[in-house]
Amino acid sequence: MTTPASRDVLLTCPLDCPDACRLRVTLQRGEDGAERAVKLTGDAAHPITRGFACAKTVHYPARQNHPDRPLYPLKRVGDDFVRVSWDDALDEIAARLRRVLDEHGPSAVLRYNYAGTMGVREGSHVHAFFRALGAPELDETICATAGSAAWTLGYGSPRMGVDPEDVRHARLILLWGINSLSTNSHLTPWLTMARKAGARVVHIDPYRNKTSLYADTHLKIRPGTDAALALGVSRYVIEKGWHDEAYLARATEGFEEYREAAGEWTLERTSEVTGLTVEEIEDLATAFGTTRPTYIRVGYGMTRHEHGGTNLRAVSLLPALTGDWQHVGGGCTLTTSGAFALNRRRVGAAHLVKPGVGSVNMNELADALTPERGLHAMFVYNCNPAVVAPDSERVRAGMRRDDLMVVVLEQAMTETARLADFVLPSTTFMEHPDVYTSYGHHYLGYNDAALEAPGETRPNSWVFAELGRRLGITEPTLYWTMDELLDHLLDTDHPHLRGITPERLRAEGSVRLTLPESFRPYADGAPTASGRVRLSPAPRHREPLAALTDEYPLRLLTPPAHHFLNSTYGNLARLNAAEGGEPHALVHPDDAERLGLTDGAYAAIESEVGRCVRRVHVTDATQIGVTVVEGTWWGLSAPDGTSINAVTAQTLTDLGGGSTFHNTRVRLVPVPAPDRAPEAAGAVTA
Ligand SMILES: Nc1nc2c(c(=O)[nH]1)N[C@H]1C(S)=C(S)[C@@H](COP(=O)(O)OP(=O)(O)OC[C@H]3O[C@@H](n4cnc5c(=O)[nH]c(N)nc54)[C@H](O)[C@@H]3O)O[C@H]1N2
Ligand SMILES: Nc1nc2c(c(=O)[nH]1)N[C@H]1C(S)=C(S)[C@@H](COP(=O)(O)OP(=O)(O)OC[C@H]3O[C@@H](n4cnc5c(=O)[nH]c(N)nc54)[C@H](O)[C@@H]3O)O[C@H]1N2
Ligand code: SF4
Ligand SMILES: [Mo]
Repeated sequence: MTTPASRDVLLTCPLDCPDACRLRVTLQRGEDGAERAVKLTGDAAHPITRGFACAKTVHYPARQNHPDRPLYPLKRVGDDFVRVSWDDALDEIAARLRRVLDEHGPSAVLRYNYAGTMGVREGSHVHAFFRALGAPELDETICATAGSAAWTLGYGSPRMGVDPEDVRHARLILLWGINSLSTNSHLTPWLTMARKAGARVVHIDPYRNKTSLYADTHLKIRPGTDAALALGVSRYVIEKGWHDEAYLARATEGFEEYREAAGEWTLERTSEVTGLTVEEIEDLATAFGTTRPTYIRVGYGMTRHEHGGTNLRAVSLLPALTGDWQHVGGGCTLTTSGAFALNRRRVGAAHLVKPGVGSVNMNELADALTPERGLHAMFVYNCNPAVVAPDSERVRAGMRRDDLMVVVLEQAMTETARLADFVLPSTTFMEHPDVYTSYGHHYLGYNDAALEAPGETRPNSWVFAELGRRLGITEPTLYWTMDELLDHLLDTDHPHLRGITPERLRAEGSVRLTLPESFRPYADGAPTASGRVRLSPAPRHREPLAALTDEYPLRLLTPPAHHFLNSTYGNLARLNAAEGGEPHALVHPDDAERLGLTDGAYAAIESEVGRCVRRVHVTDATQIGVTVVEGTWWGLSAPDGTSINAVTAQTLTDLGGGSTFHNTRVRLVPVPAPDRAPEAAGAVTA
């Protein structure tokens, strides 16, 4: 019998995206006998994925089969890399690590990781190695912690959201600080269903993007002023008597204090602070006050400011004012991840974390890598800090230190990998098994390894187990198989996991959590100490310390690009071309005229932290005083080799120690067109 030339497999997308799609991947056997992924779409039978993959991940096969993908361990020799065997690489890394531990102790060892894969095993469980060593914890703050802390303050923990399948019942939809058509694209069908049934969609965002064009109304709010808008809306709603007194009395605490705080926010004052007109605010407040159910989708975008935690909290509390949580489809979603009540007691050897072990806030990597801080070994996995971390030029300088061993586990020759002493080639989600939760829906995913690992690529878990053996680590969780980890994760009586066994998850691949028939997580209160939603301390608007000045008159926003997933697709010429070939700074026509900038010319973006050069796109999509650079492009695609994070600061948010990627104050200075053509130049489209 001959083997068929191609077959389809179903796999969960591992990327850091709320949609956690179930993908249909076509594998084809080449003439060399090896199977490769050649095509990718969405599973038509999956209730959320609904048969389509996003504009970026349809190109995952090109990323997976990329000619520059590292397939063998590499060791730095001077400015070059040489291929070495796994045994040589692991023996040498273990020996150098042993020396660092002997001379400096475990506090000199740092793991630096994020969500390149969201898999529980390859993403989180591998931390076991570092916990067994007693290395400092990494505070994983680069994305979600300002939002998590804000949500937890109001609603306790675990953090629940509205089921996306219920959104079709909403009659007003506020997409607030989220470009969901780009960053949560599998919500769109549910928005459209609601709209067909009569719902109105409002987008609240400082600049016009795909989501604004989809919405019925776009409110171009001034960045960092969401608490003011939420309080202004609240005052109006309370004044009109549209709040739900019964719900407030039954399910919340602190309403009197909240009412007082909102009382200061007249329409006029709200208008002055937010830059919206009185009519726009009155219209929003009226729609919100009189439409049930209202569904609010908040993104992490609005948290990436100095007071981003409070701003998000102010918005997230709005459904408590109107009692929207009592209605199916009403309420607010930041994340749905809290519904995944897996047993995580020993995931990543969490039980080994000792009090006082110390930690590094991942937003402060540039500081942590200065010689005085005494780090001598750094292991990077599932992350590209040379591009994504704030103050990235200083991050790069720190990684170049001779007295720091840098080991990077990677699927691509990122700029982080290029700075490594050792590059260890990693498998992708098609090549290793894993378990996936979601932060945008309620389906648990499981993938078998569908492809043989190409070259000598290995899963992260294999690498850390091999290093653990060489260092004599006896902690058993470090050596757990996938099946042992899965048994642990599902070893719980939690009702959401009732009926979900390892056998069933492996057989079905994607399983809906066992949620109640009508899922209304905060209909009767919240998992706080008092069992009530906390409106106290009342959220308040504050202006950033980094206020705009004559020297730095513009606010820079750096939100996600439609065709990238953070920096994950930055090495695909096709997706770079789809984003205009090189990064662009969107500048309002009035600002452009004042600054002497023309469309297509180049400007230096200068902040207190650093400088980068970008091509200018003059457009009224943005607002006066705000410039927008979409996408964390690879520096290699920028005219001056920098990441946009060359200009962003390590400043932390008011809650949760989060990142402030939209807080940067900058000036734009015209510069001549740079000599070096962008590496991945494509057609520049307006
Ligand atoms: N295509 C694509 N999808 C992605 C990603 C990607 O890079 N590309 N990244 C993934 C990741 S890691 C994450 S965390 C998620 C979410 O990633 P986020 O960065 O949270 O993106 P959004 O949630 O879409 O929110 C960004 C929006 O917030 C707006 N914004 C900025 N400041 C303010 C403000 O002060 N107030 C208000 N109201 N709005 C503001 C921005 O203009 C932008 O349109 O997306 C994921 N999905
Ligand atoms: N200026 C600015 N900066 C930002 C943001 C922004 O909006 N503006 N967004 C921030 C946000 S929200 C986030 S979440 C971070 C994201 O930052 P990162 O978590 O670094 O995400 P990516 O840039 O996608 O890089 C992930 C890397 O992990 C690798 N990877 C994937 N799977 C595996 C695996 O199984 N094993 C190994 N070893 N490697 C793997 C990929 O090849 C990729 O290079 O960036 C942050 N940085
Ligand atoms: S990146 Fe997000 S939208 Fe795209 S396929 Fe993956 S989970 Fe789906
Ligand atoms: Mo993120």
